[in-house]
Amino acid sequence: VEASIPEPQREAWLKHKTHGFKDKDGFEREVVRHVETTLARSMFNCDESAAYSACSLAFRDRLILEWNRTQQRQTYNDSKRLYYLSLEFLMGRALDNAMLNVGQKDVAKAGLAELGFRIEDVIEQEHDAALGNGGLGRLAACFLDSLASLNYPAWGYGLRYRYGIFKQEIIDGYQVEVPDYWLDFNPWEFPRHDVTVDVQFYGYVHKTTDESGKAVARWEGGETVKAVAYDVPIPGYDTPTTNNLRLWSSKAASGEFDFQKFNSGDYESSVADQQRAETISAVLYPNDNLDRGKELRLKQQYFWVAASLYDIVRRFKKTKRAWREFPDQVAIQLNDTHPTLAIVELQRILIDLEGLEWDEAWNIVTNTFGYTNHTVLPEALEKWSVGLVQHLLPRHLQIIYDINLFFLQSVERAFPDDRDLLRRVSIIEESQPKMVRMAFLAIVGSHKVNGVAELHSDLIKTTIFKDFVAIFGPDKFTNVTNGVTPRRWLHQANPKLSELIASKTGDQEYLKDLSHLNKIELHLKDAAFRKEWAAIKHANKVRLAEHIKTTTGVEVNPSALFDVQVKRIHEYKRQQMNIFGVIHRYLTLKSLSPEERKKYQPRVSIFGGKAAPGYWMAKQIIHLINSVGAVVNNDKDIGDLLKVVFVEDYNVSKAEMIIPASDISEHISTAGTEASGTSNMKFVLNGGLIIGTCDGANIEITREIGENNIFLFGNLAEDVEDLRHSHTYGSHTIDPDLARVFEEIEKGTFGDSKDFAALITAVRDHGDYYLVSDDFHSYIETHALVDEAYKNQEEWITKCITSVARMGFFTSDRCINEYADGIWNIEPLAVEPAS
Ligand code: GL9
Repeated sequence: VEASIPEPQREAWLKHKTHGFKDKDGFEREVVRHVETTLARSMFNCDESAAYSACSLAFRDRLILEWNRTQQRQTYNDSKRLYYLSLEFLMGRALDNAMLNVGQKDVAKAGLAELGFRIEDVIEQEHDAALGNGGLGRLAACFLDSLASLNYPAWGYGLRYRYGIFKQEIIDGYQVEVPDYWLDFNPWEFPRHDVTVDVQFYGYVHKTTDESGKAVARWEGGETVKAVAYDVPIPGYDTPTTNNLRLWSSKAASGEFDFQKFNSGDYESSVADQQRAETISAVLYPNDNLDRGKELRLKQQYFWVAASLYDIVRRFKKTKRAWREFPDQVAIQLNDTHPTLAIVELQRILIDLEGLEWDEAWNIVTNTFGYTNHTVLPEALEKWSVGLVQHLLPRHLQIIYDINLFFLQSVERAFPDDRDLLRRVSIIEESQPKMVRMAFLAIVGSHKVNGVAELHSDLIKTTIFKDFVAIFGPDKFTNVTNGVTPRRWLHQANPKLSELIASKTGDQEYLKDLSHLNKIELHLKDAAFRKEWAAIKHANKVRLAEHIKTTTGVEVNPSALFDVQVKRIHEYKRQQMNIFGVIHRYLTLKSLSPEERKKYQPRVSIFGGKAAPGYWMAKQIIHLINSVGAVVNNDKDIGDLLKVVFVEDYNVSKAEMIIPASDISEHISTAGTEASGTSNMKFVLNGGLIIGTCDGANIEITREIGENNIFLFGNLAEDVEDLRHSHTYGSHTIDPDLARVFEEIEKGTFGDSKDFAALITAVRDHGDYYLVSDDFHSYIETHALVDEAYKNQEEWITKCITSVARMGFFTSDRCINEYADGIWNIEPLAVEPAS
């Protein structure tokens, strides 16, 4: 407001108002301008990388104009906004997405061609923005796309890591991690050196009284780090709405302090201070579904939460509204427990800095926050030691204790004489050392808690959060089944299939309302349509086969059945069961006569995924997969009947290539362990079938597409506990086919068997926690059914088309609308198209 241009001078502004390019000529002009000025190059030294940069800058300019208009409109309208706090945003590439969402890909394609470039090559130049580990981070990215596409006023808040998830190299069959330095040139971010927040750490709390004699707490001393905002525009599909993703980067706070040291000759230590501050946002922690309790991680969490809340509160204060209206203007969603300190921070701001009474403040806080749980795995539930929180955030620890005190008092009133209940639900775990249970704090400080698929939401209510359902009542707990954006995961990743679908639904409306997909079921018997469908799948497989050939040297036959498992490597996801199954298949083939062998369905088993650097068992699984591949792929008896490949460095861009090329994909977690899964949705949406357990969203996918169109197997979640118990306390005999597989590994067929001993003993001697042996027989039998089904190509294609037609439910648009209505209470706000 202070910097706004006075009326009389606005005429000049309006006269020179910037407009984005409108057509091919305009696009080309912008590209050439950026090459010649921003990049300081010319047509004599413009390579594909420069073309990518210039093309991206042309689109970025366009987006930021829409961004400005969107923000002005939302501010003017004073709408309630959603703030999505996530430590991970796994965005992948931005250019292709931006071109499609603003509806100018054809223009760019023609323009680039005239300037001497192929659009595919230009798109390939972009480095993935890989600020996430897996499903949780990619879900956040899909949500941003849906929020903008549905015109919801919403911002994402995250960290601008200098290093995203590591790049994976496979060397001699082992994973090697290489740092992912991705910021050399990033045209998609706008540094906002004027938007900064000072964030405090350490120090002590000074308790005193104010003029009126009221007790006040002052957090003093310690050190300060500066948060600098970097904004990433998020374009909606076929709408001018362009939302903001604000990522914070850390910097040393004040020049003064450094200069003092500098002048006193202590240059080195002033540089060291600088680097220590920058360390906070330096690197994404590479763990998936695992909490390791590192101090720097807690620093990251508070740094990001404090900067984001300061920003949100600053924006609210500009409206000059009363504090009690805060929850009418602001909804904050906690993506897992990583941002739970935001609850404590807002309470601190309200009582310590704004002078509100505890109860009034707490009422505002709990009405503002919602919390999404993404896992029931005990090793993933965040806990921080009381000592560490005390040291880093002394005032916050006091507030946590007060929150806990008032909460436990209310529990005691409702459930008198239940000491054990108080112990069980306390935010402070009375262990050695004492721990802060972040999920419990998130529940107590939020008005809604949700799981991410029906089974998962039921499980949290009956297991880890059972006591809280009794305390708060069942209405506080709800389900919002995950979804994926059809823009990236169908239209962008599989343009030919998208085009074919559009030719049958009549238009591209299905990209905005995915339920329109059901129209293609009417064309199920259309022979030309089916033929085209099969041809597209084949072409996608050819493309993947080429990638496999150039990156691994292995030649695979695109007519074989492509069987894909790509996701983070984790024992609960059971890639070990998959590779044991592959070995079983290999042994079966070897035991057959050449004639009998020929009757077998040729297969390519494709794996991909990263192991957390410290997860030794996961790394053993990768090594076994590669070792099996080395033997099977070179066995002359086997030829095209079986190939085993591990695709290096699985990431969002690879997913966009691999998913459309799958015939069957594996979603085979131990029942009850995979909260939802989201790639299961992407695979089916791209005309692949799935083999899976009754876990996560597989169950709802089955309900939607019909049980004839999915290959389910294995034990149910309700039986897992008893089975585990029986392994430990009963006699544990392992499946004979699996025993045969172990025997072969131990014979040394796949290299030194010592390397794989831990994978075997986990099943045979250490209780088989993930039920690999219990499920093995039904897994193998179900794969035999897959082979049979694939032989009847006509029926197979019928299953695929039918499934795609019924996938409408799994769009992240449906999911976001459910959050908006049931949790955030926000409304869409359309932005007028630019004149
Ligand atoms: C996860 C679950 O494991 C998945 O089943 C779920 O689909 C996603 C999104 O809700 O969340 N929870 C979790 O911690 N991760 C998930 O993928 N892991 C990470 O990506 C860090």
